[in-house]
Amino acid sequence: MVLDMERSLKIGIVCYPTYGGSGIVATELGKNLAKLGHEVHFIAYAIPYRLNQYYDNVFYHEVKILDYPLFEYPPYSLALASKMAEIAHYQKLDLIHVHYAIPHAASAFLAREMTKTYHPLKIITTLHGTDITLVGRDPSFMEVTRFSIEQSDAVTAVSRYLRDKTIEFFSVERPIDVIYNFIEEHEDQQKRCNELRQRLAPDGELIISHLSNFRPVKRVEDIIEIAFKVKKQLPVKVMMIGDGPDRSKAEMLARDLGIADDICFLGKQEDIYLLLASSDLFLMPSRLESFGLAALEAMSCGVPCITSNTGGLPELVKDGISGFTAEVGDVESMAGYALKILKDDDLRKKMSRSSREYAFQNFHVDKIIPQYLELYRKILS
Ligand code: GMT
Repeated sequence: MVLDMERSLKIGIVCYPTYGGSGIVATELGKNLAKLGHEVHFIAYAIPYRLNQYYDNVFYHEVKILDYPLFEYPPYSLALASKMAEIAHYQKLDLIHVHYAIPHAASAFLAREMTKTYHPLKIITTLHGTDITLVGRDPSFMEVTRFSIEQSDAVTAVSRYLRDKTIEFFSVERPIDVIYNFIEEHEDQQKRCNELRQRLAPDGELIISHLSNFRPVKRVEDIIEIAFKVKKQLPVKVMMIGDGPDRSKAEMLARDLGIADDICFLGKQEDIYLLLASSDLFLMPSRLESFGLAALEAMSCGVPCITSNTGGLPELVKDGISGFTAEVGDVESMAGYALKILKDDDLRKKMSRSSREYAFQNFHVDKIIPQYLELYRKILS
């Protein structure tokens, strides 16, 4: 078969639709591929969180699962494989790109096996983080994770760190391409930011932000401790964006430390660029982070970051240039760095410029999407 390398592709994208980095990357990738004229079919159990309006060339297929009393654990992976095979066949997909290995890569393998006699299909698996570092390594998933990575036609990881860990943990032989998370240019919303600042920090306090899914790996209580230390020297407000299992613990800690009035828990939000751009400093004290999409989004708004120096974060945050990094759990140092940035207007402005420049020079959508397209063309050739 001669493949026209310039023709537009029909691409299936499988992801978790919820509030999490892998779903966001998958959705933004699909939207950008559609803008370039490719036909994109999202397959998920709910509409992906950032697929919130009509987009040309974008289709959404919901995975339904039969609720039957015999199933203590409804077999989602099978329903997904079945839907993938159906969509691949009837929509004539060239490839399916799955985000987060478990169970998506295994379901994709099954779909490819099912359709191989009447519709050959290629599979790309993108590893995002906890699918390798936490969940995939669990003995209950270890073998299937290794198998489905090996069986993919191409595999990408969102940082060098994650690629190296995948090879180390699973001894996989399939080559893994590193393709980083990406950001797009967004409107400068100075007027709206000023209004929001007025509401959040009416006395002109500086604002610290955090955005995550509040899972234990994010160490959100560290943020409250850092804020407590900073507040001893400087009036600040803290904006906690997102929601998840550790939110209540963080709220309780803020109350115990007597700083609850200055910590604003906003819950899940849509307009995250407005919120991030309204802050002066972003904190990500995670125990582990394969890349750190939320920090990249903050940097793209010109907000310096203080992060732990773990996982792929040092590939993103340049210590002393676009922010600072410290050991996991070292809230003392993180508070010290926060004060350094917040007390020094010149340093903050310099770091703000460097953050934005570094983010767009290295992680601009126009630099990253072609890397995925090149990989698609390679496996289809
Ligand atoms: O735990 C999360 O933050 C969600 C998780 C996911 O897979 O949904 O995020 C991971 O993927 C992001 C996008 O590639 C990365 O930027 C995050 O660093 C990564 N999270 C962790 O490694 C903890």
